[in-house]
Amino acid sequence: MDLNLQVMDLSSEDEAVVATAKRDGIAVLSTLLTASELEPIRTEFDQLHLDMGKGPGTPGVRDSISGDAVLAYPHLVALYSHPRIIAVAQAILQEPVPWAWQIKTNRYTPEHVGVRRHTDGVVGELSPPFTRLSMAVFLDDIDAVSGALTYVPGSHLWHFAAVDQPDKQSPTQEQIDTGDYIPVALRAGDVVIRVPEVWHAVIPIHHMRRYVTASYMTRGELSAQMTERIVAERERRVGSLDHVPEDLRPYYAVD
Ligand SMILES: O=C(O)CCC(=O)C(=O)O
Repeated sequence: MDLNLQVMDLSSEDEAVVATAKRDGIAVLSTLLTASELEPIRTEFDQLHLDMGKGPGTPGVRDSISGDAVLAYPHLVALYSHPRIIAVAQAILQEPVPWAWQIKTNRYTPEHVGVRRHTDGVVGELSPPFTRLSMAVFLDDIDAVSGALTYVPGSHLWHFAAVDQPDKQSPTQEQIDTGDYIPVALRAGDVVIRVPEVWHAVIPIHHMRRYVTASYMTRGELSAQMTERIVAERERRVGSLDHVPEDLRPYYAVD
């Protein structure tokens, strides 16, 4: 890890994004990309899926490509170390060099049923607060009638261990199913910043829904199950990083 890497400055707009994400579990970095910047990203995204044998999309199917296959597509890779996204991740995780432990794409081809209510936290275990963060750069508009991401503001906090609440229990799936979900409206070029533990879902999808996504984490203490879950990826990342674009390397490397 390059210890000389600086924590980046946040604009006041992005400071508000950090505060909202910490409070609600989800915040939006609006218009990270303009229409002309989106164009080559969409082209590469579609090419990657063709190159990986996924075709142009099958109705009802969610395709996901992850790992080193994505590294050969420079417009996609640049998003994983985008300075605004990294600055927000640094601030939320309190981590100068967040570890991009998952780099991925996601594509839902309509008509798709969406995604059920769930948390990406570990059911049955509390975790130290704010150790993980996900970002998703949307390539298509989504709205309250097609593909909206819905969530329960503040629900991530119920998954965090608290020293003053030694008897705190992690939420059950039944509680997650009965939360008050609200939609996030998004335009292509916006970025969802999501604390993975927040309860979320996706409503039925009637238009193509594509995004480029990464999961970052701190290099400090994690929940026991997450510590176990990343062992294989940590081992895979040791060694030469010559195949990793330079801007991404510090965030890709294990320490
Ligand atoms: O597609 C989305 O916006 C969210 C997907 C999801 O629920 C997840 O990856 O946990």
